[in-house]
Amino acid sequence: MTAIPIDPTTRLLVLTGAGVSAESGLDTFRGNGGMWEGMRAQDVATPEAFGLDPAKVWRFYSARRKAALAAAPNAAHIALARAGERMGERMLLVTQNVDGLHERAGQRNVVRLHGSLWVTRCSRCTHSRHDIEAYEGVPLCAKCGSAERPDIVWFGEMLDPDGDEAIWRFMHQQSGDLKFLAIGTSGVVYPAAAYVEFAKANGAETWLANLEGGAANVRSFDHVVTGPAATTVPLLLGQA
Ligand code: BV8
Ligand code: ZN
Repeated sequence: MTAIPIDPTTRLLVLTGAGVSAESGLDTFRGNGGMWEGMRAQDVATPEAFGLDPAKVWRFYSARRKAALAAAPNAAHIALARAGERMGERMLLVTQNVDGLHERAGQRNVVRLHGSLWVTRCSRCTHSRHDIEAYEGVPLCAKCGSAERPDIVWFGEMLDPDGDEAIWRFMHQQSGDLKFLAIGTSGVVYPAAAYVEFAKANGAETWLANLEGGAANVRSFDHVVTGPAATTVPLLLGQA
């Protein structure tokens, strides 16, 4: 496997998915039959599910908070943070993950496409807070008394426009050659799964690094590297 050619004019857009945190011990979204902590994502990661049974949704996210608190960044997160140190503005890391492991590895200006496990916000007013608590019941907003929810983007919900804007801006910058690297993602969830096509439309050379070759959008990539991210990512970034 050869490293991604990175020179002083290279701009590197990285998209990560659940697979980058697998070697930190966290469940992937479609691993073990698409079950997360014993529940089906569609039954717990939608606004309808929250409306129907907020306590069940909180049990699901509380279990993921506990697992993520016990997890540590792995060599893939660390190599990406090192590359970010080296490249500064010329690298943008976009993650579908909500576990915060990129930030804990020292990655700066992470675009968190699907929100954060570590923020609890009111389902009605704008009150939100950093939170690592696990809940059996449903926490209530200190400001208005309404049910609080994890600050997570569920299926059928819009992504934060600022994140989208940062990605577009990065891809459209004329200076330098754009390279796109997707790591540990099955390429099923939109709009993240479409970024490889947008990057190609902006002239990017593209890489997919997944445990096995399968991803719904695998044919969009110029290079497909298979293996565990903690091994492949340091090699791809010329750090192994
Ligand atoms: C939106 C919450 C506008 C956070 C998540 C029909 C067609 C196309 C699109 C749609 C459609 N119907 C609806 C849509 C839009 C929908 C969507 O894409 N649905 C899909 C399922 C068809 N998208 C949305 O709703 C998005 N919003 O579009 O707004 C809109 C509004 C209304 C109506 C329409 C449009 C919101 C999407 C965000 C949903 N929230 N999660 C959380 O709880 O975590 S998505 C969920 O999937 C997770 O965030 C997860 O990160 C994400 C993607 O999964 P992956 O990260 O790829 O993980 P996965 O397990 O699938 O794959 C892991 C990969 O890693 C595998 O390939 C595996 O091989 C590999 N791997 C494993 N171990 C390793 C490894 N690789 C390397 N090393 C290893 N060790
Ligand atoms: Zn409130």
